[in-house]
Amino acid sequence: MKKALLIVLIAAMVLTGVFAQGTKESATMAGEKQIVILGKSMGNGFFDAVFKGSEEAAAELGGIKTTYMAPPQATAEGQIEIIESLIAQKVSGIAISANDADALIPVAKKAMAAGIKVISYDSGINPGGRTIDLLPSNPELIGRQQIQLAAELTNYTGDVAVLSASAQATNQNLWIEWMKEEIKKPEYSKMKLVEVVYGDDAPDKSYREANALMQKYSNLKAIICPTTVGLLATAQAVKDAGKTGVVEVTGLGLPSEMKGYILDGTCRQMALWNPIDLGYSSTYILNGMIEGTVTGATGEAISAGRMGDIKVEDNGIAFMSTPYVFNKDNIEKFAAIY
Ligand code: RAM
Repeated sequence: MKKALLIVLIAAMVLTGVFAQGTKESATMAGEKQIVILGKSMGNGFFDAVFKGSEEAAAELGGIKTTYMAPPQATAEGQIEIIESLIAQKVSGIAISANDADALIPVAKKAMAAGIKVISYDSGINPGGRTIDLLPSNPELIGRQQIQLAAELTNYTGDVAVLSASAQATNQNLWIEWMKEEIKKPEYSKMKLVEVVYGDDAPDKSYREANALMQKYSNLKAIICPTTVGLLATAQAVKDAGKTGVVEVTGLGLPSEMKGYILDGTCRQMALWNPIDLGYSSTYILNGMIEGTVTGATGEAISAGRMGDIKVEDNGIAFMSTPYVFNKDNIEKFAAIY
């Protein structure tokens, strides 16, 4: 009797659409956009801040699940492996900070062929491997400013070295090209760029490379680190070596990580942009691409929430703001944010 009643009840529920409602709900869940923010490597505070911005945008837009992923080391191989797994999972969109501008093209193409929207941000993939490449700022501006910051600290004299991220990093390599251009100007004639070394965005390797530079160049006046990981490790190495004020340290740094070194004079000035904004904008762009409202065509203005309109330039490149300079007068304020 009870069993028969249950069958009747179920039949009634099906007829009245109770189960149909259930299906609709799960369809909405399944329709949720899956966005992945891919970083260069794990344990990098810069990408943690980028992801914060992505979460903020996802909450504003609704219907998005955003996830942060990165390989253990800053290698293209590690990123390729992750992208392959994301293709299998059929995610909706991936924003990639590339460990190599060309090596990621084939797998990114495969993802796009599978219907996944792909952009690069921070460190670009070359055209063909993404729709839009969202740069934090103009690379020329960033590169030239790095030399200017070092020159101000060293009184325009002496040997300077660059301690970068990985040797294949698209963003750092572009900035270093502009540093080499800038230092050719007559005002830097007493400065010499002696070497570019790579810490691979690994704290221990960066620390060792910074020490090696100090030992190798007796007239070393500054180390420029256009990487948040490299800058933090170099400041530590210079301080540990008792060279604060002898070897100046500058570059691109996270205020929250560098505050102590800015205040104690190891790194008297450095620059950066807001990584939270970068993740926020990347998420808005991917969302628009998934919805079909953003194409990445030259001249397109992408509306990105509180960031306003982001304009797409030639080759799918879009820029954000200009880098901001931090010193002891403003570091406290920004250290509390990122
Ligand atoms: C490191 C990464 C990142 C770069 C910043 C400045 O965190 O290399 O790509 O943009 O530094």
